[in-house]
Amino acid sequence: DLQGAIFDLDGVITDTAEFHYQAWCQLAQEEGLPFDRAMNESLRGVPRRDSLLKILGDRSASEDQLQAMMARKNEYYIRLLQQITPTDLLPGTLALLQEIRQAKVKVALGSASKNARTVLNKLGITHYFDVIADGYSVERSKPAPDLFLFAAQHLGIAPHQTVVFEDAKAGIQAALAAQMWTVGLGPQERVGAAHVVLPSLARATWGQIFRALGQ
Ligand code: B16
Ligand code: MG
Repeated sequence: DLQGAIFDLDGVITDTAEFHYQAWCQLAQEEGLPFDRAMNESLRGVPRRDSLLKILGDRSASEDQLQAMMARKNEYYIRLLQQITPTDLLPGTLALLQEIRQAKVKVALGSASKNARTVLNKLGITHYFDVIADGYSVERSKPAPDLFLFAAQHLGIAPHQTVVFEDAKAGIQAALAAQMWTVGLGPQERVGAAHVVLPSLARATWGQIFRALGQ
């Protein structure tokens, strides 16, 4: 029986991808590097440093330059985050969080972002989470299982009694590696490896997900 639910942030709870896009765009422009929406799409769930290395391509940079560029991108991103309000919750998210809490299931966040707490606060949903696992919690990022295992451990729930909601391929891989149940949100090509695939959380209910997972 499922006792814990872990939610990814970007692409599941809200679409910060657009803000990441704008912030990387500004940095790329200043640095004279190519950047477009397709490249941004490939950065879904990818931590800040790995994202920057991808954007740099074969351009080399010293550690200090990398740090400075990451700090600059984050400055632009944080500025954009100030516009977030509870209306930026993706459809169905709030209803599902409420239903899950009513079912006495524990809830954690499992996000690669170091800005996850700011985003949850701006969305007004911090109080729904028993545990927040974010970009500061573990060393190895998804597809390693570490972040989700950290979240389940802090919830005090076994992996096989935990379900993960994810929109990224690496996120589904991480949850499967952690031996957890998975709900993939998005196209089959991206999240097809999940136990259950839904286009989004719109109209999704806990009962429906529970049954679809054969619980
Ligand atoms: P930050 P998630 C990920 O969020 C984003 O999808 C990814 O584009 C971003 O680079 C990463 O967080 C790190 O974010 O720069 O705020 O630390 O999907 O894991 O919630
Ligand atoms: Mg995501």
